[in-house]
Formats: sequence, structure tokens, C-alpha cells
Amino acid sequence: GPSDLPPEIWEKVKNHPCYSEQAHHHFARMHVAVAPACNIQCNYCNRKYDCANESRPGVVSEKLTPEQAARKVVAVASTIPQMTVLGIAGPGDALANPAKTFKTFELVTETAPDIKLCLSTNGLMLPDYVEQIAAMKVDHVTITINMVDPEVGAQIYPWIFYNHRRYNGVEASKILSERQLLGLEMLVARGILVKVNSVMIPGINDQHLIEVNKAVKSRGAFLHNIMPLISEAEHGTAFGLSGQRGPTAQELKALQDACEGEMNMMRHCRQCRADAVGLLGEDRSAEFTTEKVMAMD
Ligand code: CLF
Repeated sequence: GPSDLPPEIWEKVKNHPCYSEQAHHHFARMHVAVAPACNIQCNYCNRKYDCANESRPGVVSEKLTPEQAARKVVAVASTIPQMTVLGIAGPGDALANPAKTFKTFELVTETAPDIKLCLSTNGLMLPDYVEQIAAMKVDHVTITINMVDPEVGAQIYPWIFYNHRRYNGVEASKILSERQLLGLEMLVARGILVKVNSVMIPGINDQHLIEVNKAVKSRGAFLHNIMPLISEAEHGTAFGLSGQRGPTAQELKALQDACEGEMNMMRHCRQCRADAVGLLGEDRSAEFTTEKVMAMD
């Protein structure tokens, strides 16, 4: 609540359904799926679907241009007055599609200046865009950090695409981890609130996420959201991880409890789709297809 937080922080979280547990009962968010490309490969990803970082696997969001997205934001905001936050969370990576992501933010700032802007990224390109993120007054950034040890990372990420080439194995995860933590520090230095999402993958990074929690806490992350891998038969069949199970509810809670400390743990995440609309856990995306939005005046 407000008494636990400095006033300038409370100002930023009180209307954000993901950053404040209380706020999620009263305030809605929407995502626009303007970012289809991705620059890393996760073993648990199937590229046919939305990124499993923010989204449930097996979901295919309708991709939008920045212009369609801005129009949709206006349509949703006029239908759902509690809609306070616009997030870009895929279906690929927001910062692997910087022109589309920032054009969308620019248009929304012009047409709906009261809407808060939120961004979710794997962090690989984050240090290059911190200035632009700050300049666009994006107050909330989520970085998905599944490891701080490249040896663990090599079991999660077969490759990254960076500086015009592909890197594999431990080398790829070393670059990714350095870029994620640098980006986190740069955002914190600018007063931008950072949430870290981690996907708990039993047998791969479950115990290691305690180290991740310490690493992001010491660098000033505001919130840590440990989410369960949702097991899907189709996961990673190309990479030999088919059959990877997700954690049980008890395993997830035990890890969240082990990490609970000076930094808050998010426990109300709903693993939203890349075109989610409404209160967390409510899915009104079907009311706002491009066809319907374009027919509204
Ligand atoms: Fe979207 Fe993410 Fe912003 Fe929220 S979702 S970009 S921080 S506005 Fe929220 Fe959804 Fe969980 Fe994400 S419940 S998946 S944490």
C-alpha cells in the first residue's frame, strides 16, 4: 500500500495492475501485438505462437501496425475507462522491433496522453534503447531474466542473434546476461521501475532462480515475477526439450517464498497474451479485433 512506498514510487504503481496487487482489481491493461520478430531462441518456445515470456503458449495474437494499434488503444480506452496501461509484450520481442514499438508509443502519446506506457523485453537490445525509453516517458519495463550463469543459460537458449550474427551456447548466454543486467542498471539509474520476469523450468533453472533474485535485487529491480513454465507437448520439439514439465503450484510457491525479502514478489501474474485487453485474468481481446476497431468511430 501507499504507506510502504515512497510517494513518487506509489504514484507510478498505484494504477498499474501488474506492479500493484491492489490495483489489479480496479485497473485494466491492454497489449498491442506490434512486435513479431525475436532475436533469441528459447528451448521452450514455439515460434508459431506468442512468446511464452509474457504469454501463454499456444496463443496466436493478431498482429497490428503501429497505426492500427494506436486506433485500438483509443477504442479500448473509450470503452473501458479503467484501462490505464498500454503494454507491448510481443508476440516476439518489443526491442527486436524498435521502429514499430516506438512508433506505437509515439502515436499513443499523441492520441491518448493519459495512458501509461509499459514494455516487456528479453533485454538483449535494452542498453541501446534506454535513452529512448526514458525520453518517451515509459515508466515501467519488464526484463525476462531466466539465468545469470551462462552455463545454465546454455540449457535454455540455443542461440541469440546480435550484432548481425548468430552466437551459440555459453557465449550466447554470456552476452545475453551481460546485456540484461546492464540494461537493468541503466533503467534503475533513470528512475524507471523494472520488473523481472523469470520462467521457472524444473531441473534447469529452478534452484538457480534464487541467484537470479539476488542479482536483480542488488541492482535495484522493483519487483520479481517468477512464472511457471506451462508444459505443452509442442514445446521445443526442435531442441530436444519435448516433454519438459512445468513446476507444480507447490514448487512455484516454495521458490517465491524463498525469494521473498526486501524485494516484492509478484504473485498475481496471469501470463497474458500479446493482445490481452481488460482486467488481469479477463480476456476481452475478441471485442477489439482490427475489424471491429476499424468499424468503430
Ligand atoms: Fe503488460 Fe507486462 Fe506491462 Fe503488465 S502484463 S507488459 S507488466 S502491462 Fe502483467 Fe500480464 Fe503478468 Fe505481464 S499479468 S503477463 S506481468
